[in-house]
Amino acid sequence: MSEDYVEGNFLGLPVQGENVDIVVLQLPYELTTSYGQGTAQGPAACVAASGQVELFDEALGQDLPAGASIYTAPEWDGEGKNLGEQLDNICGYLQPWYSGDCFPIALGGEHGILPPLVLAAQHHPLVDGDLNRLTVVQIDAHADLREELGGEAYSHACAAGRSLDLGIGRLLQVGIRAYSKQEAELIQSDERITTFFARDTQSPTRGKEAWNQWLKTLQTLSGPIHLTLDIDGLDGSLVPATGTPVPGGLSFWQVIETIEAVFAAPKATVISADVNEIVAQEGTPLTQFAAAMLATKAIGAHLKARKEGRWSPHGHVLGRNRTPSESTFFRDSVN
Ligand SMILES: [Mn+2]
Repeated sequence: MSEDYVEGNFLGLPVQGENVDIVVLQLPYELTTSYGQGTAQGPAACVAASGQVELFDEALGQDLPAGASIYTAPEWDGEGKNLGEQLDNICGYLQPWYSGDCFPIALGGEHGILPPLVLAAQHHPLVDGDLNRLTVVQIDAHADLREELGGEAYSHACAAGRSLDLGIGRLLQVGIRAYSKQEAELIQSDERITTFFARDTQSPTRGKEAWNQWLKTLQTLSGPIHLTLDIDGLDGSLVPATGTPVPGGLSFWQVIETIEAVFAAPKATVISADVNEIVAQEGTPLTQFAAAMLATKAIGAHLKARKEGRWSPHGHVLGRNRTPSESTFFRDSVN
């Protein structure tokens, strides 16, 4: 921990003036109708745990922030009378950071934050209103392709499905090991979806081959990418406090390799990322610490992409003070 450690800032890093190269956004979102599992406290717990993460990034060969300004924005305020309004307000909170001049990374919150993240991404200059250009790379135990869960089409179990409905061009999934027959059929029939199942990548006999295939697939990506990292994609032993820990998941190093490979894809640009389903673990900070390490890795990988010419700011840097925008999409479409 450095001398100028600032509590409440990701990695405890002080902000450098008005400049923002990377913004850490906090979405303490929990679907109000579901049983409370603690995801609303996840982002703050992750920021607190990040104070224990080493600043040295092995791949970058430098200490973070490596000359960049990392700004931790105040949490989303949780306002909204109903689900549609809440999702709109999340979108409004995110959108000012999608002008392309900085790199947004969001901490969640339930995976239900994905559709507003995708909707906000349409304002990024590389997406330019056409979500068909956007690829979502999803690390998860669950396919999140359900039509609804408990009567709710915007449940975390539907997050990837709703993102496809919003019009994303491609969805790549890894770590998947808990899904329904209907989801398996959708994966088979929808050309936009490419899924690497944990059954294959984690197989004691066939795993290595499947894993190399996954990394190879990531290298072929092109265009703008949003990386969504549900921490339950990791093996449940590493994230026991997350909403639904599942055995048989990815190792920590597999997630690190995935993050590094996505950011290193030569023809692609990762425009934003999120780490979600974070729940504070009591007694040991393992779950929130794992989340903080992965978010830190994403920040390091972004800085490496900048250094190697795979990310450049669009337009001039706008600074820290941005007005949340208005979104009415979800209140009009969620009943
Ligand atoms: Mn998920």
